[in-house]
Amino acid sequence: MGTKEKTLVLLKPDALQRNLLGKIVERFEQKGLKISGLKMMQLSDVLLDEHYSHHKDKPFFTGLKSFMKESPVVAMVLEGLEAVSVVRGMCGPTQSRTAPPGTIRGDFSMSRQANIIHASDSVENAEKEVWRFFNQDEIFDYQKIDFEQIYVEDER
Ligand code: 3AN
Repeated sequence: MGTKEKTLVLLKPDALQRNLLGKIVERFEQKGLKISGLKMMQLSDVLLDEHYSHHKDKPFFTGLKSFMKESPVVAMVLEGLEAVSVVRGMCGPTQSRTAPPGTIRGDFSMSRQANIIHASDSVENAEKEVWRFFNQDEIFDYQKIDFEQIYVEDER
């Protein structure tokens, strides 16, 4: 039995530039995650200062912010049982060069900074990040017809 969770994903500017949006969204759909929200956004300094506040004293902070503003990003809210850890596992570790094959970073990226995707790293952060990037009316609560095939009865 797992807990139903929502998690925040950002498909970073390198994912857009490299035409990887469809492939990445497809992986989440095929896994059985539900898309509760999806939009394009041009990120601002204010939002990035908040989102990456844990890196504000790091030498790469300025470069990271510039990179994240190079083009719009695609923001998504994904939902499912234990979605936060499931999605993190699908992304792989920060350093793409050593990320395992089969993960999004492992399959599509060679960089630590341009690593294609952001995903919330804990249930607590996911709660904050979903509301940092989405308004209430941009998150959709709807029935998905494959729900009863994806989870067996005692998991639902
Ligand atoms: P993750 O995205 O795997 O949770 P964090 O939160 O440590 O990793 O880092 C946030 C973002 O900062 C990363 N996705 C990456 O783009 C960038 N980053 C992290 N470490 C470095 C680094 N040493 N050099 C350059 N960019 C980095």
